[in-house]
Amino acid sequence: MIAGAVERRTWDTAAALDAIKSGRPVVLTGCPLHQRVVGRWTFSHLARAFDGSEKLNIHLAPANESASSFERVYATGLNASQDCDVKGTSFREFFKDLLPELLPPRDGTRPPVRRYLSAPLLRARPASSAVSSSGGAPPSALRPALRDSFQCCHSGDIEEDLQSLVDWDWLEEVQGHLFATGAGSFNSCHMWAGAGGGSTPVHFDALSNFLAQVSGTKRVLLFPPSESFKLYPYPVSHPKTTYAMVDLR
Ligand SMILES: O=C(O)CCC(=O)C(=O)O
Repeated sequence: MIAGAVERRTWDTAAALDAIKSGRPVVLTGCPLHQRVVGRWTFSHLARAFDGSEKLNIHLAPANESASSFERVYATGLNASQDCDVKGTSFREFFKDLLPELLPPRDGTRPPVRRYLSAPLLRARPASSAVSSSGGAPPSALRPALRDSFQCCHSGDIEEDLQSLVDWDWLEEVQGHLFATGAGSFNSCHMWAGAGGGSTPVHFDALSNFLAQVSGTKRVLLFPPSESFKLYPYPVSHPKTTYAMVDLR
């Protein structure tokens, strides 16, 4: 089933543009989208930049003693018997609680519970989400600049960072190319963070995505939609409906 590596292109080449225009998965090297937050968005910077009153979702999962990996869970109560849960907390508290995972283990023992943050950063303002739900692109004269069509989910300096450091012009240009493939508008931006070793279970996203890696590395396995049923998706009415029963570990 595994066909090979996703193509890897320098962001400003004709080959990169060709992959985007045809809707193929592509790794863009040097992509300007998030370059200005790389090196700046450290845990301590983010602990200052979020205003401290926000409630962010932290996924808790038991550490796997035999390996440095753990699988995050994603719904309150679903795995209560395995000591997994979702807790709402500020970025500052998350960082404090994460320190034992970031520091070298004392006496060789790892913290029993691992943490993974899943936080919305930006969402489309209502007028532009109405545009995206209709599926097509409105005439450009009627469209607000992409940056203005989003609102930040948090107050504090994080909003200023997102406004000024994300390359909105690049994103807007790419969105134009994607419209031509029938894709909808970008409508949200989410942050994931942890101390490493976490994995997200096999799932599908209903919308096209950019995954911008700010720090560390991530391995992503993609399956074509045509293979979905071979991954044993949960039934439509199940709480895990966008996830697969297959366990790739
Ligand atoms: O970074 C992760 O582990 C989650 C990413 C994810 O779920 C996604 O991009 O759809």
